[in-house]
Amino acid sequence: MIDLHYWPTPNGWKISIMLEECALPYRLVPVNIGKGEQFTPEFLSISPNNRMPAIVDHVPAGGGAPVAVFESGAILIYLAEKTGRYLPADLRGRFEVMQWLMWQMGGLGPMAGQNGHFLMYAPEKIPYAIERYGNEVNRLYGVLDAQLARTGAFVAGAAYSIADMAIFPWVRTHKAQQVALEDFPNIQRWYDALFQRPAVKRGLDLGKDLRAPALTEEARKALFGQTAQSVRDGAHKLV
Ligand SMILES: N[C@@H](CCC(=O)N[C@@H](CS)C(=O)NCC(=O)O)C(=O)O
Repeated sequence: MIDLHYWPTPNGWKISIMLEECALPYRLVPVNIGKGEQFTPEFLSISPNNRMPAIVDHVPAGGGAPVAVFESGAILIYLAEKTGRYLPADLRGRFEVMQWLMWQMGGLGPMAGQNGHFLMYAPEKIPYAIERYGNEVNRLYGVLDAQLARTGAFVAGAAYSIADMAIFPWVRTHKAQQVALEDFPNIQRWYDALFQRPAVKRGLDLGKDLRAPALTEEARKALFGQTAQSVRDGAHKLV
């Protein structure tokens, strides 16, 4: 059994989608990041970066003590290796997937996160920040669109992979990112196809009722303005 420490957000959906695709048995452990639960000592012992998702695999390959993994990219690789699915074994196929997974982890995710922050949550509108992150997200969509035009199928080639599962949840936020998918026809084609997958639907639905409709003042305090002291103090000082 795998414990999935999770809250319904793009980074969380990557893992709920992969678990559903692989039909792996798992137990949902909600981490209410709007209430500061990412700072509890129990959670920090699994995910020292005070971010979800994280997993604990109680039945790791080869037996022995449970294995805890944080960082969604590392979790996707872990689950792909555990199941032998969605990450090719051959050198070329494997690194085709790896490079697009890293592109998501180092590029699309962080840039779209900042873009969303300055568009939706910053207390004042800062045109320079909005333009900088908006342009970068737009550039990244251009890169993805060109890649999907080349493959004509999935991000890393003919086969669906963990790279698609990492990228799709962030593309799902395109409206909030003020990106028009009509400008990216190859992404639109790929996005519509992925949405049809029953496992993707189930992954996106996981815990959907947990999420508050709007950002509360309590959540703003828990999520924004974190420093090293937040990690030292834990949630009780934050919220
Ligand atoms: N690089 C991390 C990022 C995870 C991340 O940013 N998770 C957010 C929700 S999408 C979170 O846990 N936020 C809690 C916080 O900001 O304290 C990953 O891919 O796992």
